[in-house]
Amino acid sequence: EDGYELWLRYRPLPATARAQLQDSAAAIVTLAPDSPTVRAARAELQRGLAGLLGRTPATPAAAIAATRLAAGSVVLARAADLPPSFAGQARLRALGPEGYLVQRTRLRDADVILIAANADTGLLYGSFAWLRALQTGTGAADRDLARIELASSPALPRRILDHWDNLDRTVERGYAGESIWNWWELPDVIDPRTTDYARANASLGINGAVLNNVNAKAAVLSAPFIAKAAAVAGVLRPYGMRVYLSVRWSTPLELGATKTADPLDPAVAAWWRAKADELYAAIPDFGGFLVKANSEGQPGPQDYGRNHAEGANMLARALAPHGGIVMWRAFVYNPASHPSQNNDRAAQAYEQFKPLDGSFDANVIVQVKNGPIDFQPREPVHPLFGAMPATPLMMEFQITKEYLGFATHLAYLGPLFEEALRFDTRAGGAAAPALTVAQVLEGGHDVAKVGGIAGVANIGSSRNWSGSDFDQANWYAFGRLAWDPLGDSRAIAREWAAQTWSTDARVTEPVTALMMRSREAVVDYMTPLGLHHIMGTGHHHGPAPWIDDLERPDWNPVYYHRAGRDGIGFERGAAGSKAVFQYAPEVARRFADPATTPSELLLWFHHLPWDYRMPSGRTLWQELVAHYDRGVAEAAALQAGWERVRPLVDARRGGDVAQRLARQHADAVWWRDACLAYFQHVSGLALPPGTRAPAHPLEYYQALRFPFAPGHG
Ligand code: BDP
Repeated sequence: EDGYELWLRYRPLPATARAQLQDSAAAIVTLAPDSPTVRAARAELQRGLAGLLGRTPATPAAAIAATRLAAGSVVLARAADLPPSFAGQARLRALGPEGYLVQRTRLRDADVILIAANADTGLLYGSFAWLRALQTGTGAADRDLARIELASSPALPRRILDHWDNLDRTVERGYAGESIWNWWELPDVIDPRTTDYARANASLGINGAVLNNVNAKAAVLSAPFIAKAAAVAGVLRPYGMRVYLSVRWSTPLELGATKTADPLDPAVAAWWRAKADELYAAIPDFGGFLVKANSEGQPGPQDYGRNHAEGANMLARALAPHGGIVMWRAFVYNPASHPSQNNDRAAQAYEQFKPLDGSFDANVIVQVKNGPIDFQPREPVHPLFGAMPATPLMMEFQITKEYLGFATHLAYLGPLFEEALRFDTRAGGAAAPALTVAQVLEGGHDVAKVGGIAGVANIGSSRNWSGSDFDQANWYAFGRLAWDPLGDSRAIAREWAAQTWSTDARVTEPVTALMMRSREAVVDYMTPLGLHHIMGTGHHHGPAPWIDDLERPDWNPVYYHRAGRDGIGFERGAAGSKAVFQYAPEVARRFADPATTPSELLLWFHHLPWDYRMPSGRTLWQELVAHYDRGVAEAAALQAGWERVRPLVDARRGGDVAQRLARQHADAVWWRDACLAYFQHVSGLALPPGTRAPAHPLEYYQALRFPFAPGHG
């Protein structure tokens, strides 16, 4: 076991389960006409059943013409391949182009397991879903694996992984080795790993990949790179995945093809139209562009006095004739350049984008990070969700754990994703029913405004793909929630654990429990009570709340925590930046008052005195210390919990996890000690009685340097 197989290990089922299934899954019969996608589905069923049952199923040829089916067949059929009298036809129709139905049924005089869909991709998704159900025992009537019933379709049409992969194969914020795209050898040599990547994504229903970093290079749109991207697209296509590219705003200017990159310049628009034609000639199902513009030094339409909509629409018009989309990022912030601009970074994206609601073309989706700052261990939901009813929005999560301990720490992100997706924006008004972020992504009440979901991938060429075994779960959870944004993160963790570690409940239950407490542990030892962005400069791994000398004010941790003698926290209420009022009135009211702000977001929204009384009865200072202590205790508990599971799993992966958990515990102590030493220093407060003093003086932590931390070029 080296983690390469991810959650698609297909190890033998327990004997009773095998016995249930043996006779009802003896052959795989395809009624759907042959296609690369149908072949992929059949191959996966063969591989899966061979592993689970220890016996390779037969795959009789020419089944389409056969009038009779053998009992014990697993049948792959599209709606069109089934008789109109098939009882599930109406249900199937309602499942749309990507949905699937799995049921035990009688077909052509035989008792079979039917995997049905409207299109080939649905057959592939249904095959993976059935194999998952076999391994996790879900959906089985009377716990009989031969009687699994499933019916599902995705809530969102675009479920995309964003790779921050550079053309030199380094990966921005990547902690899992170099990029899986071997640009040097492509298109002549295609790594077989690309197929396994596509299988893993198809098993979750992820249907798109942005191949390159949002901090894009012009070269990605050169003819040689288009040919390379086309080769990757060819491998992903049978698995229902489309390829997208991140593009640099100034590409035509940099390539010397135009004299400007002004979106309203006809020559610029013509260049992009011709480029789109060239792309679609090479990749007929090319998905479109992802754009980071006027953000962190990247060029954009504002360089020419144009706004984001003018920029996005110009690109959208080049792609529209081919059915492509523009995913335009709302990750923008700038130190105030004029008095009317809010100095609070958390307020700036809303300020720039909200006024543009309704002015984007239909094939533009605005891509918004889950929170208003930057992928922190905990953030409130971004205020743009619910605030742009006339614009399709796309959620951007970060699967790679830039701010949560890289691949070194165990932090299962399912609960973080779930917290954001289920947040009720109240954007419909006080009298209206809930409008969760998940519903906003689905278009609110306007299906024409359906957006999507994207996750910044944590994938690299390390043998186990994600750098650590547990980080595979974050890829998995992202995919499952992209399919069903109201999915339950605990159920997803259990599913993943059963497929990845063991179906033995003595493993799945404790592993699920460890996963479910891991993210809160990280919040506690890094940034409790709503603190944010106090990580070390550049790498963002360790603590550095003292940093105050970076070029831009909003890059300094002191800007975010504002700790001093008088207290701690960023005031975003009426007396401060007023960013709370970007939320719907009901939410704004809740966050504007410290007494009604959830304590886990308290210092995000409020600057409060150290002796502020918390609901627990403790002072704010005592509460902060208690959270840091709890974070360390939780890190120790993760370690101890794993030691109990470890004898039940394979030695290689078990040992790797143990090493990471030991480092995580040490890092948690480091975080706690460094932060408490610093906050004591600025507050002048003594530690509460009985509290362990930091192991070293503040200067020790301030002197630590990490020149070789990964992921930041
Ligand atoms: C930040 C990362 C930076 C990315 C940026 C982005 O530190 O590397 O380029 O997000 O999302 O979190 O564009």
